[in-house]
Amino acid sequence: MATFKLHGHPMSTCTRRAALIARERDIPYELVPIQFMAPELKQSAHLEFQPFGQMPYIVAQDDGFTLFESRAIGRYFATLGSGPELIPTEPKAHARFEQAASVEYSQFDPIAAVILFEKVVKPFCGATPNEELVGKLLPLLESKLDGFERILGKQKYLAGDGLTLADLFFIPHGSIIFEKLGYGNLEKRPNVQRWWKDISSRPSWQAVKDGA
Ligand SMILES: N[C@@H](CCC(=O)N[C@@H](CS)C(=O)NCC(=O)O)C(=O)O
Repeated sequence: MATFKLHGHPMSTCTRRAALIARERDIPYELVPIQFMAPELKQSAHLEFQPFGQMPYIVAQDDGFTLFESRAIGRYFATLGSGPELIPTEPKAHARFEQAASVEYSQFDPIAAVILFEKVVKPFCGATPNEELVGKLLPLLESKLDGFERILGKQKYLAGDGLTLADLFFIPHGSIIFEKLGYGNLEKRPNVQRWWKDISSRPSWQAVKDGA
């Protein structure tokens, strides 16, 4: 029986981020589909759960607890279920985890999200991508991946030698950038390539990569 209802679109990267972490922690969930660009997203029944008119959000089946923001959902799921510790508790390891989570969220995600919007969402909606903007962002993406290469040249994962949520947070947008769009020149970045192969082959991602 599902412990949570996960409201989102099966192919939304943010919905799949929450779903993959649920799977890492062996937490049963039921996907409640939401359509992209649906007018309902901007109406009060939805805004009550996700005030920005986006997805995903979760509703607990036992007490009705609700939460939005995929990374916050991931952090909550990391405290539930079973499996390896995804948020280290030892203070220095925890600090390194927070550093890695900030790297994913502030160095990679803002660039990846705009490229994804231009190259995937706009064509999906029948709009024309702004190739000039994408062209300006790609060198910036490359320089950020150089930073990832430096980090991953010293350790196995973003926060150290153990997998954490920071690595898992990266996967959905990483798959769009590296696999769907073929950006990132992984052949020139052996440590990013090794890390990507490792994290993207996890059963949790394999289970949701084609739909949460
Ligand atoms: N920071 C939010 C971002 C949510 C977000 O951008 N969701 C996208 C799908 S991945 C969405 O709802 N797009 C539709 C829209 O913005 O109207 C999260 O991680 O949950």
